[in-house]
Amino acid sequence: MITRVDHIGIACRDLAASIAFYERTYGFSVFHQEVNEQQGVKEAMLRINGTDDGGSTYLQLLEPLHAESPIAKFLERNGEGVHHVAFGTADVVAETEAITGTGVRALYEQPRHGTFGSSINFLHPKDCQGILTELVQSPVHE
Ligand code: V0V
Ligand code: CO
Repeated sequence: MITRVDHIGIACRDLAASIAFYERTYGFSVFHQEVNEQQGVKEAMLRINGTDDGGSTYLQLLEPLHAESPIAKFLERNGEGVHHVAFGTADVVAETEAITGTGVRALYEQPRHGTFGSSINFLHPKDCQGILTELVQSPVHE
């Protein structure tokens, strides 16, 4: 079951400048920062609100680590903007299986490492109304 909007992923060229925009414009603050080599990103999570499943909703600001990063490719094509939407679930394997059973393609056979030690998978944007969709099982609650 999907129980929250976990995060909205936003592609940016300059993480520090993007963080500064969200801080001064909306008063959001950085909850966590991380480099994820496997995903080719330097990222910041800005916490917005708690959710009734005990989790939270964040903005995830994503700067490419190198030219082969999916974020670099996205920036080249589209410029800065919304890159993906992530839904939270207590069981990413079961949720991915349930969704692929409806004919939607998952990008990975097995979940991979996401922010805060979460387990993540992605659903193909061409099967999801044009939106790259992520599924997240997060160990962090609050
Ligand atoms: C590509 N397309 C998108 C898209 N990226 N549509 C919507 N949103 C996006 N972000 C479209 C693209 O315009 C093409 O449409 C079509 O999909 C297939 O494109 P492609 O050239 O074949 O594929 P690529 O090379 O653009 O790759 C797209 C995928 C790639 C989604 C396969 O970006 C990927 O593997 N993403 C998953 C990993 C990721 O994004 N990591 C960064 C976030 P047309 O032209 O055919 O109409 S890491 C993260 O969120 C973490 C760590 C976390 O939350 O913890
Ligand atoms: Co994400």
